[in-house]
Amino acid sequence: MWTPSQPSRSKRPGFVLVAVLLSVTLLVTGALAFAWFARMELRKASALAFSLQARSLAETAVHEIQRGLVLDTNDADSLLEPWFGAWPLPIGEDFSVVVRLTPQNGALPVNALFLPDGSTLRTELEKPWERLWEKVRRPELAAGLLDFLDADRTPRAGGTEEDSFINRPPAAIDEIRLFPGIDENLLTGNNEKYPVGLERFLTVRSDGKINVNVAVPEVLELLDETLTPAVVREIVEKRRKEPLSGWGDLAGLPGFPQGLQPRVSGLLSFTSSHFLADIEVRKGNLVRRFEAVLLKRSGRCTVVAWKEM
Ligand SMILES: [Ca+2]
Ligand SMILES: [Ca+2]
Repeated sequence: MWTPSQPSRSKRPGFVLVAVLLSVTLLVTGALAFAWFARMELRKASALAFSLQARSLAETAVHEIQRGLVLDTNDADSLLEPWFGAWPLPIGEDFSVVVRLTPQNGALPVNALFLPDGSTLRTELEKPWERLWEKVRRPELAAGLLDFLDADRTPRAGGTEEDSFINRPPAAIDEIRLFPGIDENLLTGNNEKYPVGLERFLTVRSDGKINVNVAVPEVLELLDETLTPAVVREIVEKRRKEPLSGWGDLAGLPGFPQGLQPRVSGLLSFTSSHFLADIEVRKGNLVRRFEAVLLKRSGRCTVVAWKEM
């Protein structure tokens, strides 16, 4: 006799088991996802906390550097002095803070080319400016860049004035890239056409003077025709041994050209007005870097530029 077929009872526990397993899997996946999310959030929060702590430590370091620079009142800013170069700042056990401080004023002051009228090129810079453009083999740019930077709107001989010109001293060296004819290659160098770029010869970190203790040798060669590579080598050798703190230190050099001092005394100095502080803050494998440009003037030291890398 046929009996009506009953739904198999043995399949139901299997179904329940699958359902339970599925929901357990879902729960576990959810829990894992939540744990991962929580861990990521925690990591983000601790990275943010580190970033804030690092900035605060860097600011403290800069404050200490400012105080130290004001106390440095000798007649030379040289890399041989112990406060320049890299040194660790003692701050707790968790963090390491390393400061690298370097005197600037090492190149031609592109932010201080003119007399106070904003248009007349300083006499002592006339020849160096010409020599610079000969050196980079772009003499046709010399007058135009002066027009790009000078306050007036009258083209000088060989120059041009355009609406896009900034007509003021640049705040950063990159700004001269806005002048037509200066491209990335000419600015940065290190390429076949321009092995040495304008960045090496020009700076905005200057009060108008070039510190002979840190000046780029190729820049010294531009300053006067008697500053030949051989004489510049003598200067570089001498400053490697001791800080140069006055004309007396240079006049003693065997090859030192007679009559040079009056020609370049408006351009050369033995101290710096600007300093670059590079600060690295580290905690475990977290690292942040900061750069501050400091200006020292009349017994005060102020931060004129600040960058988080
Ligand atoms: Ca102009
Ligand atoms: Ca002009």
